[in-house]
Amino acid sequence: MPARADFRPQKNTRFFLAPAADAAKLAAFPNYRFHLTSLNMSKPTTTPKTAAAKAVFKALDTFKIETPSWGYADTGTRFGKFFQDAAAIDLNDKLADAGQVHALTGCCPQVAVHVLWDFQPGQDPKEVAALAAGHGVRIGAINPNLFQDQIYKYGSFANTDPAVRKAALDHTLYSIDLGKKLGSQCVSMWLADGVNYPGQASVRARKKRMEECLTAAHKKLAPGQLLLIEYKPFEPAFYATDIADWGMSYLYAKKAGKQARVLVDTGHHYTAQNIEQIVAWLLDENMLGGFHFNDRRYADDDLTLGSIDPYQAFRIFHEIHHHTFDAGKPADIAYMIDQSHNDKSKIEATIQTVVTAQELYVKAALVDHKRLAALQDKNAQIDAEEILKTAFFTDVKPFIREWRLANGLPEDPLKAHRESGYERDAAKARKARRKELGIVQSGSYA
Ligand code: PSV
Ligand code: MN
Repeated sequence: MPARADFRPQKNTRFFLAPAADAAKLAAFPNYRFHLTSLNMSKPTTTPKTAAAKAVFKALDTFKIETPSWGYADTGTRFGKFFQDAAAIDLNDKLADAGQVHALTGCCPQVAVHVLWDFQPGQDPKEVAALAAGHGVRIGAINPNLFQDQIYKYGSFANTDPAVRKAALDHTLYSIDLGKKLGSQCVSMWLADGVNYPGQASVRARKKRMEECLTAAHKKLAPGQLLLIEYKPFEPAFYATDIADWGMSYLYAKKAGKQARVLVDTGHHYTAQNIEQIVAWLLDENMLGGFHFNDRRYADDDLTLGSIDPYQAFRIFHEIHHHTFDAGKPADIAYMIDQSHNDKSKIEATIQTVVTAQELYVKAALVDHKRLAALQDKNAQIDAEEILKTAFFTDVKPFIREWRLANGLPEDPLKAHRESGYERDAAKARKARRKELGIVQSGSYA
């Protein structure tokens, strides 16, 4: 194995990626390539000393965030794509890249998958699980695809045609079954259903059909499996979306059954909407299933988290920590990333997002909840607000570096990634493979 900059194998080195012995198991994936990256995973040498450092260590010890398989592949807008040689070609590449992110950050053990984009028809889930394990990760949320096929022109679960609804339900049940076989907890439902013009459809009839299908899907969940229902006010339909806001998701989830929850994609709100208030309400109702994190300037821009408004993500995390303080235990929330980062390097953008998520989560953990409660009781609005601002402006980077070192992780994951040479190797190998496989990247919109 080539020694790479700071990552020479040392005692207690843990290899996150598959040893050669696993190659036979993975023979079904002809494009499989090993990318051996090793990290010194020696026992923690540093223990936090100050109260702030302790709070940071406590928060980071449990914080995990799932990266999306599609965030490693070429993506674009409806106007086209810009290609990157290092972008993942297939599921194996995506899992390898996710393994690299996890190896460097230590907090991304799971990868969300999109069934249609990632799974071959009839593919054995055991093989996929082994492939993920070989890269040091697990399969996380399963996303059925109910929007791409031609049959979904007028919707999936809300479609007037029973045959289309059946096809959509069958695909959802297949996704639920995949989740069971892969030991994954969440099935993430994003329904692109909606209509473009007033008068085109009965809003109430569409609602009823949606309810029926979601309830039928819920019936097939295994114990412990969760059905997450994501909302979005616009796109691809622009007059009325069938699950347009959190209230609609909430009602559908309540009707579907006890294992359904609301999924909040931070990009799926109108510009001025108070997302953290929605989060607080859902927490209070025990209906918050998880997040799709990204940032936005205008609409569902899918920019990297915290790039535009880090204070908003902080306020969301604050509501979560505040709820944990009041409830005495954390809520079970799936933190996931859903970004396109079209023109940034895929892995770098993902690492940047994960590091930002850790920083904002940790800043929010520094809020003095006891003091805040006392100030809130007295309506001391300025002092209460200052508690949040003080936490937000605290420089947490030194504590996070300490935590990383204590956990055998590189203190600067982005720098470590750049020095590892991973991306340069991936670009070379994937460019050659595209040529070999005759893959022509096409960026045309029409
Ligand atoms: C739709 O905009 C969405 O947020 C859904 O979660 C999809 O699964 C994802 O984006 C696809 O990128
Ligand atoms: Mn989403």
